[in-house]
Amino acid sequence: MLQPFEKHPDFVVRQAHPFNAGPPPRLLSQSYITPTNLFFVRNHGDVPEVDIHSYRLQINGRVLRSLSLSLEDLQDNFERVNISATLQCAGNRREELMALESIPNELGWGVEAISHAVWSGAKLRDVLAEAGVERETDLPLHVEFGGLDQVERHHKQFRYGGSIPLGKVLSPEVILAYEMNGEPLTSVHGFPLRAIVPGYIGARSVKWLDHITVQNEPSENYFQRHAYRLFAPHVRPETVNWADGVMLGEMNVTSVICSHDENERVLPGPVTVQGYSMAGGRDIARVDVSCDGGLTWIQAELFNDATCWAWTFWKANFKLAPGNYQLVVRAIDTAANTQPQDISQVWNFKGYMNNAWHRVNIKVG
Ligand SMILES: Nc1nc2c(c(=O)[nH]1)N[C@H]1C(S)=C(S)[C@@H](COP(=O)(O)O)O[C@H]1N2
Ligand SMILES: [Mo]
Repeated sequence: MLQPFEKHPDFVVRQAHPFNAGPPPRLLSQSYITPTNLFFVRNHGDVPEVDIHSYRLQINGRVLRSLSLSLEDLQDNFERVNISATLQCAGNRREELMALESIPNELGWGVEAISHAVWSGAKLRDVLAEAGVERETDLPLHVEFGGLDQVERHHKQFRYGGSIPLGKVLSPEVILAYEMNGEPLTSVHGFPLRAIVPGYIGARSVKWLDHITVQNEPSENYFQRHAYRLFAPHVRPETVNWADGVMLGEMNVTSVICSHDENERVLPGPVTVQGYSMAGGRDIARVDVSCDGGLTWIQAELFNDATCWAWTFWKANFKLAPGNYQLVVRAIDTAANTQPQDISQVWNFKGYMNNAWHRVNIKVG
């Protein structure tokens, strides 16, 4: 099938308008660096067409000098850096939460709302240094990213946006990216410029950047104040107090099986189980894999590119006689954070941050 935005023929489209889609898990786990035509796409509105000649990024708010930068200004005047970083949507694995209790009006992602790329651009801290962040305040400042795309929610039209704390912005991994895997950004991934905030939920890596505003408070944008908040499992839309939720930022530790589909039939003998794991800003220390629903575990072999902003690929070999098996994976990061055992422990009515043990049932024989 011919896919929009030059995506792979096997790309799985969850929603056509706006375009939301991702790769089949097996293909995802075949390349450590996700080819751009397989990189998942999460859009809240239609992809804006940006005229590169008139394009300017505005930098304003609590800065000494407001800036208005063309793409060329940004490329010519700031050091170019490459960051190997994995983006993961906070809604990754929502499908499993939905199986426990329905989550209306949200996308039912499987395990494919995650991908890895090498991003090139300017460090945001270098650009903000040029603007001169006001320092006379002891308040923890926030940096808002505004996008050019129009979104509709509750019959209101507005632009996508979000923010991160200034402390994170000053870290060298946060960049304004104009290239992805050595090519200019494609339209669907944010051409001409996007934020890349490694270790944070994908929602903060704002595409089609229009402005960056240094301010006293987190962004007032719907996607910061309302959406992307985490509530306790007992909270429901009817009982929610929106101010109570945790404003999501850093990603948690997770791991996923990509090599097998639910209820897949495999031949007896050697079975290789493979997948990814990830922790927001920490290294993965260990990945445990079980073939008996979590009664016994073996340690997987790990592979990553040695930065904590990148996912870790893992692999474990079993020898299986005919029968029914439940494959399970769990990861442990270098701070010994690990994953909750059951979906019920992480269920929340918006369906974010599912990092329960990942389970896949297979039949051997
Ligand atoms: N302007 C804008 N930026 C955005 C979004 C969006 O809808 N509009 N979606 C966000 C979300 S929720 C995610 S998970 C990532 C996905 O990035 P990708 O589409 O390049 O994979 O982009 C983020 N940046
Ligand atoms: Mo997302």
